[in-house]
Amino acid sequence: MNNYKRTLVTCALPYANGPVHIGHLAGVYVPADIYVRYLRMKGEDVLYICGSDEHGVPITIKARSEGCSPQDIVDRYHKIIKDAFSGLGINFDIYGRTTSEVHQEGSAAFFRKLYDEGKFITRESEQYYDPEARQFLADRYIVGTCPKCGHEGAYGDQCEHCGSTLSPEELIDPKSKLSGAEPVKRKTTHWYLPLGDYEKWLSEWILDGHKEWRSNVYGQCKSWLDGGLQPRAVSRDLDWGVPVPVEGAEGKVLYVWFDAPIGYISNTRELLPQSWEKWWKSPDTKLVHFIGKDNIVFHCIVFPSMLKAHGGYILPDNVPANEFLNLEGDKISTSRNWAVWAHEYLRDFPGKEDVLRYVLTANAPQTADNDFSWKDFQARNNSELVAIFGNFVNRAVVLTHKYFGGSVPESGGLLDIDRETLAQIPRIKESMERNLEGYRFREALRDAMEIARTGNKYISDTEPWKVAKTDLVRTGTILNVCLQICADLAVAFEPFTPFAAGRLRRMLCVGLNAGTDHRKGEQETINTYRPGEGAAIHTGAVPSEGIVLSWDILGAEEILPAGHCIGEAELLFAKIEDEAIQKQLDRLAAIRAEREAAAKAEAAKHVAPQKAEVTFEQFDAMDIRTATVLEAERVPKTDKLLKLTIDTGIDKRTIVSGIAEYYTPEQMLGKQICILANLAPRTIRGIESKGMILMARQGDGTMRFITPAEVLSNGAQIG
Ligand code: B3M
Ligand code: ZN
Repeated sequence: MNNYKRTLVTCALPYANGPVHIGHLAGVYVPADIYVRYLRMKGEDVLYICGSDEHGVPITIKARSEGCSPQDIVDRYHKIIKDAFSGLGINFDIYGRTTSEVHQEGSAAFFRKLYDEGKFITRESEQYYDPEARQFLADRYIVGTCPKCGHEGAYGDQCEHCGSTLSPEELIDPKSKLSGAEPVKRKTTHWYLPLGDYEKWLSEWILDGHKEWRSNVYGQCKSWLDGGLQPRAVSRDLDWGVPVPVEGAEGKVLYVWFDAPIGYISNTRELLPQSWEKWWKSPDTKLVHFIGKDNIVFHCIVFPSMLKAHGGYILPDNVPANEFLNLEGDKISTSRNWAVWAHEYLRDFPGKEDVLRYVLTANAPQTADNDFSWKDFQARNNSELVAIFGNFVNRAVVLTHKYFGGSVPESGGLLDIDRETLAQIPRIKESMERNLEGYRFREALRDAMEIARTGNKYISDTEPWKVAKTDLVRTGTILNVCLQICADLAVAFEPFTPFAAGRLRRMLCVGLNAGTDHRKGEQETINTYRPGEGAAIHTGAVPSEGIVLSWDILGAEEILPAGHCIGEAELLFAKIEDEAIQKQLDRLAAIRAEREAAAKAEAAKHVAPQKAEVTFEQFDAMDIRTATVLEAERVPKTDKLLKLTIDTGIDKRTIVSGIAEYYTPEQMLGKQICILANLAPRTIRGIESKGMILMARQGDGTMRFITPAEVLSNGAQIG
């Protein structure tokens, strides 16, 4: 396919203003980890880079709201995120930070080179400025009334109430979030990267040269390029970030999307100060960026243009971006706390790291948004991992102990069913390789599961526990086949469920050649040998004795020779009970209820302005009185109308009212209400309506009828 000598894998740098959730994991980190583990098992040289993105306005806003410094915020979340990744077996060679010295210096030097070579243009613009806090205001720092929906807490870039994208100029009655002062316009100068200059080059590189990229990625690039590229500001007026390294640029920092991707390079330099360049500058290196779909433009258009402007760097060979994962049918949202947080999952489901990796891969939002539900999570664990994979391995290992004292039995001549079963594995392996190399991890997992299904079906069909009663030689052959498949599974599942693969290796008493790992830096270019001990990595030379698995061995005829002793059976996967799932569902239901109550309370605050003045005579002309509902029914073929027969004290009459949206006929029956009795009669749907029921309209638009505080006689006049 290509002649690359090494692969550099980067994962989007998470913002250190909150923990990572299942959406991040499914979109970026789990797929990248699968890819890296696979390549390493194949013996390829892979460098695996990530780190926290510690700049940007949301971090400063969070710090302000908590009364601490931005540094406190990033210190806190950097640790939470880093620990969550390693808890899930996602072991980057380095998990760096953009507040590191190497990065501050490296990103400033990058900017400075482009600046010195005249690659930027400057532009003067008018921006909102807080005269009290004496600083320019990022869009997020300006709040006001949304011009689209009237919501009072809209931000300068977005109204979270109606979802509209806004610019600060559109806000009605804008206020600074810092001081509450009314912001004023002030002139400011910024540096811009003229992306238009790179348009033709980008178009050739991507649209002509990378037709193999995923259609969502290619499509987004195409629509950006077709729309024409505008210059992009690369600096901001802010006090948190990498200072712009130019005289007279006080109070200005690099725009977070300018410095963050350079973070990939900085983190590589930090890990490999001597040899980092071969990873970023040699055409023998294959660069792959794993990201979410909201980052496509930055990784396919902006960062490549920056690298091109700088010169000397390679460009990504692929940018496998995923779509979004929803949670129980709703968009995942950090601000609304609608998420399953990685660190909380690890706390609530200890020992089940693989289950999350498995479910997120099986449901990966590769080509379209997808949904995570706890019921599906439970079902996939119980009926796939436990019932198929775990069950098969358990039967094979237990029976080997029962009939052969834990030693791999001789294969006493294969029958057709044995040969056909074993012949499946190389075929599945081929498909798996195609899928893994094409970044189709969901399909690759299906392939791996196909091996487990094949084994499970084979042991069910051949029934060695029955055969053992009459023919121990045949039983030995069957179990030999089963154990070879178990060894295949230990290889095939290493990228997806590394903890279980480790346990399986321990049962089989084999190790794994997991390839090259750079976690300790330059000198660390020896093989990583992982015996069967979960996903923990044991660095050291591959032992000369004993059986060591690798990717290549998958599908080989005899992985475990007869006479090889295996260990005791242990649980590969455990059932997840309803209570554990219910706990998670209850937690989400509570969040949903809280959110709905808050939305209601917020809406109820909207009070309609006072109407134009009326005279006493105008008021006195209205005959308002009490009445009681005697009969109530829906007006046929309408959603909103009820026909009510009421006792007004003067007469019994019919009123047609548009309250069916808020009340059923049963709810109205016998209720005392207030009416405007002398409203001119109207015919509605062929029914004459005499009068009107008094209703109160609340801030959220819902209506309630007005009832006296105690029951009065009908016809009592109000006024
Ligand atoms: N921090 C944005 C995000 O998490 C971001 C990625 C930077 S990658 C250089 O969506
Ligand atoms: Zn709005």
